[in-house]
Amino acid sequence: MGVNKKINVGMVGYKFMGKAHSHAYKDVGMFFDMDADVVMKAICGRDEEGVKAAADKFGWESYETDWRKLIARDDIDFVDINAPSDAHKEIALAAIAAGKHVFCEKPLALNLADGREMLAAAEKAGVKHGICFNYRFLPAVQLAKKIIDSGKLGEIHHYRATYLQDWLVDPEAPLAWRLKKEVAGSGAHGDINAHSIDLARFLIGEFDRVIGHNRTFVKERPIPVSMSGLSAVGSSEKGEVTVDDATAFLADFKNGAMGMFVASRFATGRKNHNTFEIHGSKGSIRWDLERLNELEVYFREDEPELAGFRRIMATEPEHKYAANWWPTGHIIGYEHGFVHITYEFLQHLATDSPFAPTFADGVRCQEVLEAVDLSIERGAWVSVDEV
Ligand code: SOE
Repeated sequence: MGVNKKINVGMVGYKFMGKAHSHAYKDVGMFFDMDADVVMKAICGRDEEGVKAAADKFGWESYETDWRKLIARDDIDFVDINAPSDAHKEIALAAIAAGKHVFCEKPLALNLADGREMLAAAEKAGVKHGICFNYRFLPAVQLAKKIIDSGKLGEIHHYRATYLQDWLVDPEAPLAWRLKKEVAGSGAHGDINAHSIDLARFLIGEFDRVIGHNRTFVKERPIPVSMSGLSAVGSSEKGEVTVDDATAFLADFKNGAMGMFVASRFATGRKNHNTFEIHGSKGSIRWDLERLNELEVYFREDEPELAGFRRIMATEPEHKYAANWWPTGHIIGYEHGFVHITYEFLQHLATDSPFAPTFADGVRCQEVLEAVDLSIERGAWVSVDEV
């Protein structure tokens, strides 16, 4: 702490992402030198008992039960939107109209048109904007980008990504909000292929065209006692699942690379299996969220008798963000990616330093998501530039 400048954050949402973002606001000043102190002014949620408990536990100064009141407060500088996807646009447009900077969880919006409207409004108002693609900000992923940008992998031929979970494999798992198209926009595709698409754009560049297919394995599920997500207890009444349980797609990138992506919530045994493997003319790299400190690399320049994939621990002082935490070899976790993106966004607000991913990245991601959906409808390749 010890700086004079303050940045007052108001956050909408207090469940899983609300907890992850709250942790980031509390931790960032302890491990990073900030040009402004972040003040956890107010957290917002519809259920007063729940949001009050979260405010007390997470260390927020106050709470609101109506996001409109949060946005109207003149002691809020930026709004962090962690509400379900169907609320992103309305909250963001209101915050932008009130002159607040905005930070939004992924996917940016319910659909591409909404995302484009959010981007246009933010740019017209001149407010700062960001989207929480947190996985870009892990040291091993930053190292992957540095290796690729250095040319050490050579020409990229293949990008393969998986994002596999299994929290829906039980047909009795309740009809959480993520399973309703009108609330979530899409299922595994918009929720977790979104991460893989963003990582691919971050690491090797823009998509050219895509073709996909998807499945909804379980068509109806017990309606929860309260639509609060997986922790809800299902009733005997059933409701229709209106999103994908799994979506896979092929892609061509503008740089000529071939892409293969799969996101599933029915990958039994895989809990949060976010991976990418990239093959270039001079080498390859592989990353797995379940071993997020590590990057596997293979370089053809190695002597043949010494050639092979080797494991780099991205926990050295030379690895981005690693020195802010612990001595060499002391690993970090899932929550640290949120601290890093929060640091970068707060510095962006305080010093106008460069920041990505912004709403523009959120729109590019939404374009790929929708191009895949369109390709599924047509049963044919779709150019991303067409959507
Ligand atoms: C559920 O699939 C979820 O919480 C995603 O919404 C997050 O973005 C991902 O990081 C973990 O899984």
